This record gives sequence, C-alpha cells and structure tokens, in this order.
Amino acid sequence: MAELRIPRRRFLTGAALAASGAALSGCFDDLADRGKPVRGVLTSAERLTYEAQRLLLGADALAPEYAASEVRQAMRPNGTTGPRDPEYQRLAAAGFTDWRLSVTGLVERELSLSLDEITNMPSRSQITRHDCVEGWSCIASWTGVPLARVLDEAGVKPAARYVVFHCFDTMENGFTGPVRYYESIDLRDARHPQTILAYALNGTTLPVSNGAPLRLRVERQLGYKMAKYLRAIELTDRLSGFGDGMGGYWEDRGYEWFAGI
Ligand SMILES: Nc1nc2c(c(=O)[nH]1)N[C@H]1C(S)=C(S)[C@@H](COP(=O)(O)O)O[C@H]1N2
Ligand SMILES: [Mo]
Repeated sequence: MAELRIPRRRFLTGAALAASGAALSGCFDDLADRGKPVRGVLTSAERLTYEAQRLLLGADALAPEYAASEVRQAMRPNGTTGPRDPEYQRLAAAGFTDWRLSVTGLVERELSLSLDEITNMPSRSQITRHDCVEGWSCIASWTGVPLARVLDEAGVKPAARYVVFHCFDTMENGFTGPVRYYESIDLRDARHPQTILAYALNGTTLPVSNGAPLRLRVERQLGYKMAKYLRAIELTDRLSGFGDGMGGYWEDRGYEWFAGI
C-alpha cells in the first residue's frame, strides 16, 4: 500500500502545508506554526549530525507526557491501516492467537513470544504526542512492554548496535519481491525507558488500523520510526543488510534515520 510514492517532505511547503492541515480529521496541525518543534526538526535535521542532535535533545531525556484529559480523540491512523498480506490476515482472523514475535540476530537466546507472554510481562503506560512528518500530531495513551525488558530476556550480544523491526505490511512490489515496512533504532533508544512495544491504545486493545497486535513507540522521534504490525525484531551490528541499507522503509526513500524531536 504505497499511497505516497514521492518523499512526503516535498509536500511540506506553502499551499500543500495548509491543505494538509485542512484535511485532518481531529488531530491538530503543528507545522502551520513555524516555531513549533516538528517544524524545527524538518529544517534542522538536514544539517545536524546525529551526535549534534543527541546533544541538543539531551542524551536520555524523557519525552513530555500528558494528562488523560489531553487525549482529545482517537489516534489518527496513517500509512498502512490494514495489511492485505495473507499471513497477517490469517493471524488477525484468529485474534492473533497464533501470532509470535521473534527476537533474533545478535542475541544469546532467540525468542518466539506469544501475545499472552508479552502482555504478562511488566508493562508501562504513557500518554505522549505522536508527530507525523506530514504535519499532524495526536496525543494518545499507550501501554506495552519496555523493549529493554525483551532485550534482557534475549540477552544482547556485545557486538549488537541496532534493533531492526520487521513488519507484516507490504508497501510495494519490488523487482525481487514484496518490499515490507521496516525500521531500526540504536540500542540507546531501544533501552530508553519510554521505548515500548505497545499492545494497547487509549485503554483498549490496539486496533488493526494502528498496528495490531504490537507496534513500537519510540517517543523522541517522528511517527515513521514507530513500526506497526511487528513480526520480528533483529539485533544487528550494521544496517547495510536490510532493505536499501538506510535503516528503514522511508529512510531508503530519503527520510532521516535519526528523526529526533
Ligand atoms: N508497518 C508500518 N508501520 C508504520 C507505518 C506504516 O505504513 N507501516 N507508517 C508510519 C507512519 S508515517 C506513522 S505517522 C505512524 C502512524 O501510526 P498510527 O497509524 O497509529 O497513527 O506509523 C508509522 N509506522
Ligand atoms: Mo508519519
């Protein structure tokens, strides 16, 4: 489902920006206001190196959390909202009882976790703001297992540097087969206390449109980092072996890998 074939940032100008704001259903438009953080990232991320952004953002600072009264509407679904992939559809039809999250790569113990096993692990809930590169934001409450907890269960090998998230949804059909959504973060973000694998949204089971049964929340980065429809996570020492080597589906199409906000 590649609704957007051109890098979305090209649309973030003038009339297109105003139009995208007008088209929103419920969530608010931050980019119309020049001084707001998202706007700042879109212009500064091009120039700043990863390390400079890290310094600016504070190494392990927490993203702002909000009060329940600030959750104004349902989380606006974006990108893929219902994977058509047969395997996903089969798992969804069975209420994800056969779904497993595999944890592979540079780990001491490979894992294959059921949804029950994941929801029985210690959980964290947080009310945070989701900022999409397209120019809209939503405040929502997320519940999930801290990714650090899953990583500890698997035992990360010292050589590992990144966590790669493999998703079910096919974005387009490439020459060598289906091109699926994927993402990656470094171990520092992976172990950040607000980085969770979420299975609940605004107090109910995560809907298919928002990434059921499990999706990543990495709260100090832009929305496209938050991989939905997870099927596997893989520990690796390099990103060159995945997709076109830039660390994510949108990164392979020109987006920044470190999308800090
Ligand atoms: N698997 C997958 N994850 C994805 C996407 C997608 O298309 N497929 N879209 C990304 C983008 S651009 C955004 S803004 C958020 C949207 O999350 P939501 O549908 O819960 O609003 O998911 C991100 N994660
Ligand atoms: Mo997005």
